[in-house]
Amino acid sequence: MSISRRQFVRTGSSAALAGAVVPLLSPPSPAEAAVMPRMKLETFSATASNVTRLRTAVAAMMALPAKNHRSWFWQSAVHAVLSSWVSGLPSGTAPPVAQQTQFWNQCPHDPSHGSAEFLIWHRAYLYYFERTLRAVASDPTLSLPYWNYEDPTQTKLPAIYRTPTTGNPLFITQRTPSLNAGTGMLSPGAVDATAALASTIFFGTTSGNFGGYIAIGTEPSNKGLIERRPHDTVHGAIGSPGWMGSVPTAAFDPIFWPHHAEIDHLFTLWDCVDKRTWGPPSSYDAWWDKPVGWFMDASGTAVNPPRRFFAKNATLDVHYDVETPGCVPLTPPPASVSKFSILNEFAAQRSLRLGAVSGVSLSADGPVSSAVPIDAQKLRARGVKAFAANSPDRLILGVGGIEYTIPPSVAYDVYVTSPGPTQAPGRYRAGVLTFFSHPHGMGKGPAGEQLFDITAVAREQGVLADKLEVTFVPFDLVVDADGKPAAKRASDVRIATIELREVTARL
Ligand SMILES: [Cu+2]
Repeated sequence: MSISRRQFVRTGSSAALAGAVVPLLSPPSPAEAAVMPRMKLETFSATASNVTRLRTAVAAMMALPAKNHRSWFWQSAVHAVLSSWVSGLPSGTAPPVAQQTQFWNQCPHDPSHGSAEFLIWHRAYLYYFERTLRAVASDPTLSLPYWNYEDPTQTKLPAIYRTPTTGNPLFITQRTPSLNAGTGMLSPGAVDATAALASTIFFGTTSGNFGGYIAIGTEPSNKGLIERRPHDTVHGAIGSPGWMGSVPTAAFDPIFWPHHAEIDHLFTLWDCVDKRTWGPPSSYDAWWDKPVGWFMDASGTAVNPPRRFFAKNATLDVHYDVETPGCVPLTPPPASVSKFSILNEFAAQRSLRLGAVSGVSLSADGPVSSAVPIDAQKLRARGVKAFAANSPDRLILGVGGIEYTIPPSVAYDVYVTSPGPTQAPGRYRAGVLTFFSHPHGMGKGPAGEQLFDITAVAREQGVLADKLEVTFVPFDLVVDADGKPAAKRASDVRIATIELREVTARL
C-alpha cells in the first residue's frame, strides 16, 4: 500500500479545514507485491483463480456479523440500508447506534444535497471497500473487476454473478429475473454513456454537466449526466424488481461493485476527454476541501479525508487495465484562503415560477405529454433578453414529487416543445428521467425534484409562447436478444408537479 495509516489519519477534517497540503504518498516498498489493476469482468473471469479469490473474499465478508466494520452488511450499509433490516438483525449483532449514525446511509444520491459528490464519494467508497475486501481475505493484491457494459457484447449480467445459483456468494435472487437467467441484457438505452462523455464540464449549476450540481441557493442540487445514465438506468435495469433498483438495498447486491467500478472507470475516461474542465465557475476550492464523509478503513480507523484526496486514482494506487496513453488527469484547483465564498454567493440567486401543471401519470407503453401553462405577464416583464446568450438566466423544468409502487422497467427521454410566436414549434431533448433515488428519500425529506435545463428552447424560440409541452417517452431498460423488452413492462410513475422556473445563478 502506498499510503501509510498514520499519514492518512492526519488528512482528516482538521487538515482539510486548515487547507494544509498533507503528503499522502510514500514510495511503495519493493517487498510489497503490486495490486492487480481493476480489470474488465470478461478478462478477470477468464482466469479461474481470480474468480475463486473474489468469491472467497466476498464470502468471508458475508460470514462476519453486522457489527464488524469489515462485514458485508456493515460495508453495504455505508451506502444505505433499510431501517427494517437493521432492526431485524439478530440481537447483539448490530453495531452501536452512534456508529450507525456516523458511518451508514451516507451515499449522496438524494437530490436534496449536492450531487456533485456522486463520483468522488463513490470513488472513496470503492476505495475503502476494496481495501476491506483485501484485508478480510488476506489477499492484498486483489482488486475489483469492472463491468464494461458499454461494450455491446458485455450487456448480459456477467456469468460469475449468476451461476451457479447455489454456493456462489456473487449470486442473489433479488434481481430482474431475465438478467439472472441470462436471457435478458441491458438495453442500449440503459448503458449509453455518450451524452455524459460528450460533456466537457464537470460541475454545473444547471444541467448538461458530467459530474453533477452544486446546490444554488434554494434550488435543489441535481444529478450530472453520468449519474442519470448509465448509473441510474443500470441500477433500474437490474432492480426491476430487485435490490439494485432502490438506494437502501442496492449495495447489498454483489453486482453493485463492478457496476460502480465501471462508473469510476467512465470517470477516468471522461478525465481524458479533450478540453474537459471542472468549471464554470472556475474555482470550486471550497468544495474540494470539504471532507468526503466518514469511512472506516480496513484496520478500523475512522477517516474523513478531504474530497480532493480522491480526485485522481493514481493518488490512491488504483489503476485500470487499459489506461489512455498520454492522459494527464485534471488537478483540483489549489486550496484557497477565500474558500467557501463561492458557495455563499450562490445564495444570491433568484428563482421565478413561470407556470406549473400537477398530477401527471406516466406509462411504460407509450409517450405521455403534458402542457405547462406559462404566465405570459411574468415572462413579458422579464423581456425577451432574459435568456440571451451569456445571460445568467436559466430556464429550468422541475419534475417533482415522483412516486411509484412498482419499480419501473423503463426510463424516460424527456422532450419539450414550445410553439414560438413566429417560428414552427421546436422540439428539444431535455434529458433522461430516472428513478434510482425515488421514492425512498432515505428519511431525508420528500422524493426530490429532478431538474432539466431547457434554456436552449427559449434561446432558439426567441421568446416562449403561452405553454410548453413536455413529453415523456419510455424506453426499456432490459431487452432480449431481439431487442424486445425482457422484463414485464411496468411503470405506475406519478409526477406531482411539473414546474417551469426561471433561475438566475449569480456566480
Ligand atoms: Cu449506485
